[in-house]
Amino acid sequence: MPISLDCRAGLGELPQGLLESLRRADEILVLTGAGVSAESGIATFREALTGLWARFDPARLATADAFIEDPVRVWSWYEWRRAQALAAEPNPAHRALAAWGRRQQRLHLVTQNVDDLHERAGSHAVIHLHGSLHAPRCFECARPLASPPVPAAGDRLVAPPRCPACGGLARPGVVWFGESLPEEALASAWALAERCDLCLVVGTSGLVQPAASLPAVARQQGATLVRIDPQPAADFNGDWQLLGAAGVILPALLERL
Ligand code: BJW
Ligand code: ZN
Repeated sequence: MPISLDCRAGLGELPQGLLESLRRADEILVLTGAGVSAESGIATFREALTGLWARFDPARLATADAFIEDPVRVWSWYEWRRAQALAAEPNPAHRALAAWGRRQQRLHLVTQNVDDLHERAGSHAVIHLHGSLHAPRCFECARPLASPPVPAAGDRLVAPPRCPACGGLARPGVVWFGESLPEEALASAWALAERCDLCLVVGTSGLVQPAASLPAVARQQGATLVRIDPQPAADFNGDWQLLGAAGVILPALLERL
């Protein structure tokens, strides 16, 4: 049975069992989602009032069909999000994970996020399962393309640039619904799940496959599974669930290790 700890009013005394598992861990897989960037002011996807999918229809923005139907609409939406990501700063959760990575060489960061806040906090070799806002490519020939200058705040609609090689339209370098994840990133993440002894899941609803299966793979082969999120997950099948903001819990946890 998982143990849930309500850390919303602070961390307080933590169970020795949890601290021991964290201290003893030799190979750590950290899987992050939108919640880790929430305290940097970047909206999550599925939160009822503030999530992007509460205001925008994913079928009209986050699929290849949507891009084919209206490339300007889709490109503009991602350029708006890229501008937000560039203006955001890493928060204490990103910084705590970077600091932990410096202390523990075998800590591997796998993110579903398309921002670069983990890198800007100092984490290296971050595995991006869902691509990046900062790596557009040609929709036709897949050549990597340079990001154009960030549009001015008032520019609501911007046309995607064209590929110099084939004339195709630039598309955001993210993974849309129905698309395969980058092969190498997924294979590395899967291999980590199969061999880690601690899997820490931070700020994700765990609804999007195949990323959502990684914690179960880790748990199945015997890893300790710890989740950090303000919202309890009813179907959490792990060891510890720490309820609260990642930017509060992660730095406090690190201090106690
Ligand atoms: C805090 C906090 C704080 C707040 N501190 N926490 C098997 C079964 C069913 C469906 C499928 C399946 N296999 C594939 C599918 C289809 C689909 C899928 O999973 N759909 C489900 C939604 C049902 N998957 C795919 O299509 C994937 N491709 C694929 O599988 O290819 C193979 C294939 C191909 C063809 C046919 C069939 C198979 C691709 C998925 C790509 C996802 N893309 C997006 C958009 C990326 C670009 C963009 O940014 O626009 O990625 S969707 C969106 O969700 C984004 C995220 O990375 C992803 C995950 O969201 P995340 O991070 O969990 O965010 P939230 O908002 O859901 O949760 C935030 C959490 O943070 C909450 O819990 C909060 O409480 C918490 N929080 N504040 C800590 N301060
Ligand atoms: Zn091209």
